Amino acid sequence: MTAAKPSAHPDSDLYPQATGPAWSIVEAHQKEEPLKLYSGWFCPFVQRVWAVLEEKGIPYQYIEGWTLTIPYTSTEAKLTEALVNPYNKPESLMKLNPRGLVPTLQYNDKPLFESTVVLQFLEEAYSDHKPHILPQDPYDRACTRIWADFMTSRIIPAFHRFLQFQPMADKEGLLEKRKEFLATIKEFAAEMDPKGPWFLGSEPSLVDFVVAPWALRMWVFDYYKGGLGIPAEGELGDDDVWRRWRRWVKAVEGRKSIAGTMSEREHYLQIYQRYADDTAMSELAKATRKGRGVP
Ligand SMILES: N[C@@H](CCC(=O)N[C@@H](CS)C(=O)NCC(=O)O)C(=O)O
Repeated sequence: MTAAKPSAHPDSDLYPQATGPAWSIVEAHQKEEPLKLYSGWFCPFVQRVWAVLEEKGIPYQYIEGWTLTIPYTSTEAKLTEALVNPYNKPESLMKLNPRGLVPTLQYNDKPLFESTVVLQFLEEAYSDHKPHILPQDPYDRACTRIWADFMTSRIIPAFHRFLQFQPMADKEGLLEKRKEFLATIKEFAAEMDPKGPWFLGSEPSLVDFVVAPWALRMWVFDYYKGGLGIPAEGELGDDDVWRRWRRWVKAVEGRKSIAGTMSEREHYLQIYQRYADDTAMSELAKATRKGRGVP
């Protein structure tokens, strides 16, 4: 057996490829295309972009692990792969995105990054591809951007403060982080169009694709942190806003582009365990520990 290279990033030991529903999408997007998505199957920021590419039917090439797209059978192959995911910042990624993060896009050989910027770029550069994810009216567009930004600047940091909270024995501290996280979700849900099911109404928009990946990962709080705490139907604390939130989650879970870009849950465990133990060394985990926002 080959020993792991000492330079390997502690978070780089993860399952090397998409699985479950996402794998068939990966397989269908191996052909060389002028638009390339540098991805990580596990990454919620990637999923924002990936789902919108699928939604709009834009031709793109999916690139994971930079070199390998074949199933891995031996330990050796897995170790080789571990050296080329975004945590180890291969030069090929750094050249395109000096922040060394995925998603990174290559558009006719030109690089682009930052998931919410990329989403708006796709909307503009492929304007004949539907559905549109931004409303026509400039005021409505601005509001959509406010709530997309609320996700990145408020909800995700609160999600991570709760997920990375230590020590677990400090029940009061944990509950405080949970309360703070749920307050951000509730503030968001209260802004939703009352009829829905999507944030703006009957069709999904930018804000839904920006938030959805985290909604599908909220099971981590039941799994690692003693419970998410969103009241179920008829439970104490249930109200109109939580009912509205649950309707939105149902819409998210039923959307092909979103559900189809998820992998099997077991492979997320290895990654989320490190966040739950607060040992993850990703840029986001480090930023959370320092009290900073999303990198
Ligand atoms: N602000 C970035 C965040 C992207 C991000 O944090 N991606 C993670 C994967 S989920 C990454 O590439 N991490 C590598 C690292 O932390 O070293 C965006 O919205 O695109």
